[in-house]
Amino acid sequence: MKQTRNILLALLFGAIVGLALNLFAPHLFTPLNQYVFDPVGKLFIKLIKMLVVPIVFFSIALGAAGIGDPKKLGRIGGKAISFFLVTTALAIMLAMALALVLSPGKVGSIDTAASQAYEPKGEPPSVVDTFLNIVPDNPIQAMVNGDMLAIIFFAVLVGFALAMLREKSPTFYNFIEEGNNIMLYLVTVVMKTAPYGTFALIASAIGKQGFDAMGKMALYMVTILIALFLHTVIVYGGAVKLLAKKSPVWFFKNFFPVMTIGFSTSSSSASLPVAMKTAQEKLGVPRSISSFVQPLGATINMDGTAIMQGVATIFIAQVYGVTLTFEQLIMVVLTAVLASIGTAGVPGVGLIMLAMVLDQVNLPVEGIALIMGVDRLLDMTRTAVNITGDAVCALAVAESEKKHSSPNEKIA
Ligand code: DAS
Repeated sequence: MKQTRNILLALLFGAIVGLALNLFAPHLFTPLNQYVFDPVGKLFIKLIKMLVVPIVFFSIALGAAGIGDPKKLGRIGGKAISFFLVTTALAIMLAMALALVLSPGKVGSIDTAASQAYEPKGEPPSVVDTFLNIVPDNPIQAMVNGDMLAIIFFAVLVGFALAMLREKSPTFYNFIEEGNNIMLYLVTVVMKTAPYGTFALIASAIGKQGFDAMGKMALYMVTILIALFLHTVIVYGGAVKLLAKKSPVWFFKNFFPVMTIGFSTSSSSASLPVAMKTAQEKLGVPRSISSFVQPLGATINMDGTAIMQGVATIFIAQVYGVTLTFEQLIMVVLTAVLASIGTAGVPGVGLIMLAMVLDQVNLPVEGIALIMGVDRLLDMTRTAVNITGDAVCALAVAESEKKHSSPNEKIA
């Protein structure tokens, strides 16, 4: 709890410092940001991202080895992916309904001229390529590139082989187990710098944005924040209560520190190490389930992002005076659910995937330029929701697997 308090104080203090500099000393903010906030924030993110690939590989291989039975592995994977698809679809439907009611794109005159200069950054992978790319040509190359789905696929195979050959490969099993322990220990070490990193990240983000860019976009931002809040409380709170049979208050109290890391880093991948450590040590999720479900979720499950995409699509349609048909709304839901698969959780990935959704319903992709100005702050909030969904899924799957596990099976 002490660390949570320190991180929260750091976030609050950083926001105050960033806003004060933005309002009263912008000339001072630029050098401070260049030489202090930006480098310290980037260093913090690099420190935790440094652990992501090794921790995902070791924990998934260990988890798959722990699950052992291919039938069980398939059952757990099927439950997790079903949970991900249903909650993402619910998220985007909630977001679109809220956007249709609040109509953020119909307030005032949103100047679309600014959007003419929009250059799409990077092309989202096609769905077919996404699934084909799951099998790495070279697993080491996949680790070098940080290609999460390919790393997960290879680690599952290694873990499965370990389970089958465990008696013959005790040394390699111990190597994987000790590698996982070392990585989790390093997470604890790196997280001691979290207050400094989160202070710098929020001071930089608020200092840059200030509140002027938010004027005309206030209702757009509020619509997304309400949808994120409702999805977290209703869908995730409901899943913790009904599926995991735990108290939602207990869950959020224990997982809140991880949400602040997701918020400050805007990266599901960077939050993954601490998310898994928390799920295993505080939420009681068995290591074999946590280390399989959460890395998978950090890559293919982005409910917060789907919410942004739902609101942004309706917002852009309204700004450009386009009325989407019911069929087009269904297409937006399907495309956004598919778009959230296959892109690792890194800052700003949601906007790249939004281009895919807008394109599907013939909305001008340059409309993204209208929302880019406030996306950095929204990215922080939706990333916190993304990683929460992964943990709720792991908790729900762990509860559903209890009836399958033998009483003496190590649960953590
Ligand atoms: N920042 C992304 C993540 O890490 C989410 C997004 O860009 O929408 O989950």
